Amino acid sequence: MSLIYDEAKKLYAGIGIDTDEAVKKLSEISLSIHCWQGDDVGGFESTGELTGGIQATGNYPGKARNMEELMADIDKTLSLVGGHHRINLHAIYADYSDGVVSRDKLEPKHFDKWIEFAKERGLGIDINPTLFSHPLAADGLTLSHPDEKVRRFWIDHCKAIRKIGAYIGEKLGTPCLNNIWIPDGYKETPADRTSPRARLKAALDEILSVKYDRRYLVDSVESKVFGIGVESYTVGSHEFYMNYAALNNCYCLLDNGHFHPTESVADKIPSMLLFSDKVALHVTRGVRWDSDHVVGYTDELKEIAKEIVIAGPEKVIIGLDYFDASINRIAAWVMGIRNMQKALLGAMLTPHEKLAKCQNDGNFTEMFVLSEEVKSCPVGAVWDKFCEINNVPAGVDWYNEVKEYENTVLAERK
Ligand code: RNT
Ligand code: ZN
Repeated sequence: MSLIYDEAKKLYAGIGIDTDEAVKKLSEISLSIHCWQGDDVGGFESTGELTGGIQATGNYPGKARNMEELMADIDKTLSLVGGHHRINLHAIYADYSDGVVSRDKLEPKHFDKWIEFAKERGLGIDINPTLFSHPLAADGLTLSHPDEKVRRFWIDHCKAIRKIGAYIGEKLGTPCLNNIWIPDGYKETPADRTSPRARLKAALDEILSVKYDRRYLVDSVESKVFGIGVESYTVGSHEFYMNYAALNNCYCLLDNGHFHPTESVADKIPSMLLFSDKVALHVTRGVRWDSDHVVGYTDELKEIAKEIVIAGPEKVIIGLDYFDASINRIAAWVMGIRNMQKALLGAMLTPHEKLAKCQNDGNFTEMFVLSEEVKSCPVGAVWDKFCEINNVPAGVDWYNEVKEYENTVLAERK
């Protein structure tokens, strides 16, 4: 294997790229790993169904049923991917061992077990209020609800989660990203597009009026173009949040499954970064009506990775967001994480400066020729080196470990 790496190293050196350096840099990029892939966005609050215009389909056996199982599955996943990462939690993954608490009453102590878990493994934590799968979100409206009492409940929930996020960030010594996504929208063309957005704006103003040290907590807002059942209008649209974030000291979170299919999130990243020091991402794969298939090693992903690498990875808060219940859930996690990393590595192995010079010199032929050539350079050989250095299985060897875990651990979950 290292023979192949040595050849690849020489080849990349020929186009001015240091593969050792790329492998090292890749180890420094942390991804926020979404806990909700482990149990189909179920959480521990209730056994009710998933609502809010999102759906996990499939019933592959072995899903995590409680915090211990979810933690064990995250551990298995982490053992198969290189690098140091973060875990992304939703409010409904709180520790309810002393009884279920209403979402507006959640407290920092409900996340102590996760903090302990993260500390022991050197992980960061990000958090999300959960504004779906709840009786008060049954009509698909939360922070934009016309009923003041419903809005109050969700505002208080978001405030509780920000407080928890700041506590987590302080305990772990790394800023916790609190991301707000709401499902609010309408199935049919609305008569009034303005009032719901005005209510959402006022709700966010109140939620964010509580100030926290940015060393511990940062906030983002996530837009969406449509959801199942809310096809005609989404209150939290991209224009709404892009402007809101720009004016309110929070980040815009771009989920690449939340735009029209021909829109490119890769193209949005450098634009956003001219106006903000950071941008947050939910990396996913949209397929027709679904915005949440497992992240594949696609052209779309490679373009996103390219923009992250060109901008500087520290400017992009990378989170994963998908949930597939039709295949082994740990395999789904591992594939998505490894594909994201592989795409970042591919971007690091691309001579961006040279290509940019071609563009700026008007030398479009060479730019095209070179960028096409780079596509078939041996990224895989460098990827295997990354795995070797990080002590994780290269190639498909990781899958054997997942199968073993399925046969021994998951099979017991009946
Ligand atoms: C839904 C959004 C949101 C959720 C998670 C569970 O369309 O993408 O980010 O997927 O919060
Ligand atoms: Zn998302």
